[in-house]
Amino acid sequence: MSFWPEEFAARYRAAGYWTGEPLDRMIRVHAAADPARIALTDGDRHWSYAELDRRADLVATGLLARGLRRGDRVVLQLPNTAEFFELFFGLLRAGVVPVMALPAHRRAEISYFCEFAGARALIVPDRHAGFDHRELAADVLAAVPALGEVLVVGDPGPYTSVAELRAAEAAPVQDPPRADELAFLQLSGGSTGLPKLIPRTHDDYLYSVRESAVICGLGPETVYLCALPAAHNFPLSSPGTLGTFHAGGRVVLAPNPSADAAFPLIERERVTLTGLVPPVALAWADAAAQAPHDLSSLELLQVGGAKLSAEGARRLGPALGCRVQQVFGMAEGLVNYTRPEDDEQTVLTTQGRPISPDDEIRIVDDHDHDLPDGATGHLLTRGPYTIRGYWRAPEHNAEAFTSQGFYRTGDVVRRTPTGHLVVEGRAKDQINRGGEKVAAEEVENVLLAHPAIHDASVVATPDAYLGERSCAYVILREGAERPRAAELRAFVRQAGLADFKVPDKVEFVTAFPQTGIGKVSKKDLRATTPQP
Ligand code: AMP
Ligand code: DBH
Repeated sequence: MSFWPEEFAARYRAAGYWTGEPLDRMIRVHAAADPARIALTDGDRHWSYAELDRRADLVATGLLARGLRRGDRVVLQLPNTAEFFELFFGLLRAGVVPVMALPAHRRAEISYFCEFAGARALIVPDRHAGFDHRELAADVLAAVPALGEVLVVGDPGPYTSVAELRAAEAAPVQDPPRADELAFLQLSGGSTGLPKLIPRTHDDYLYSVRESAVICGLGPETVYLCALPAAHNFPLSSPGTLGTFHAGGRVVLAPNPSADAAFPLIERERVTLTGLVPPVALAWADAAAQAPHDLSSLELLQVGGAKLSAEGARRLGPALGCRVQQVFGMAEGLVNYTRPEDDEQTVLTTQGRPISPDDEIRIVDDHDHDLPDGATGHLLTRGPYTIRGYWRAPEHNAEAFTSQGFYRTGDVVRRTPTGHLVVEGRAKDQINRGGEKVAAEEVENVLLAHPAIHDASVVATPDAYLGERSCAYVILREGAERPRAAELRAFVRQAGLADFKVPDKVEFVTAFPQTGIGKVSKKDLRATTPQP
């Protein structure tokens, strides 16, 4: 099966974008050239490239010894620890396909990933951030009996320790994966009822990582602080941890992105680069004024995942004593960066321009007609690292992609004469909660299952800190007693959704405003005055 039409694949190979190299080879290359060079730092653990390489080999051998096969899927849910990378590279090496779950995901999401991906195993930490992931695994096993096994980093409880994967001598993988095959399944923030899985190949992903590392000036001296969740596409690939490994630099893992956790690490490890979402970056700028920490090693701060205001962007550099770069990307592919050579105005007011000369950008009206230069419209894109379809979702793909294979990003943008994109809004039914994406329909479907609720509509409301928060507008069933907002929020949490999807506000109304053709008008709903 090929993920791109053959004529495009041939073009991307001929241009040198797709090199046929598997993603995990970057570790092998540095391990051979400079084995003792430190690849990653997690607390007081410092793993050399040779150590990471050896561990990835052991994991690959262990996975195959347990009966996993090339092409099988495994749901990987780990926080920012060294083991995340050992397992990620080990899985890739064996050709086993990780589904990149986030630590915040709960029973509903993890069960769905396991079920939909037909996963053979689930990998979790024992506990993280006060939550026991072995209990989550028990719920998932109950919901998805076909899930083969649970592997745990740390105390396995009733399950299997990942240490058992490393028990045998490493053996060469007999049937290694090819670079044009599925490497892993990334997650979409989504806009429909169920999250979508994004098939990324070694070839296409490595191209985006390699070019990102060049654009951002990475080298062996780079020390990247991974503060956002490691599985997320931004810290993983833009250029993130993989870009840093590719360049032979060092990755430092932060347990969470707070200034309290990150500043001491920046000082101690002489961090040069990190990537943050806007609210966290702005919180760092405030904290830096009071903090006694030496942040002078920090050269570049990348900000992305949600729109950074020009005023915000202006504050960051002086407050943190570094350059700022805007990053507008998506797990589906296309990533835009402001460049080191861009003038200040461009860096402050645009979300960057694409990685590749072969990233095709169209800006269209509601009927897919191309708009004149400089007009604001829907962003469509196609290119050497943008998917042509979600994994096993033909019906959704028919809407999410044009017949010519352009991905409908759902973003509303404008292009400047220099080719930089400015994100002006969003057409997709999603809330961008400080970089954490919430598909409105997913939350609405949960609310509709509540006995007192007749109808529900979830929309974004502006928020000074997060940019947006979520508000659930609810119409009660006739005769139903009005539940408390806290009860409805608890109802969503108990349904097993990640915390960030729980509506920040609940408003009760008697009707939803309609559009001309009788659909709920979310635009008007955002302006609704709720019932007292
Ligand atoms: P996902 O498809 O879940 O990976 O989320 C990607 C989406 O995040 C994009 O389509 C945008 O809506 C949003 N996004 C990412 N970076 C930025 C940014 N710098 N400014 C505005 N929106 C962004
Ligand atoms: O929000 C994103 O998904 C995102 C942001 C910046 C992304 O996937 C990326 C860079 O690669």
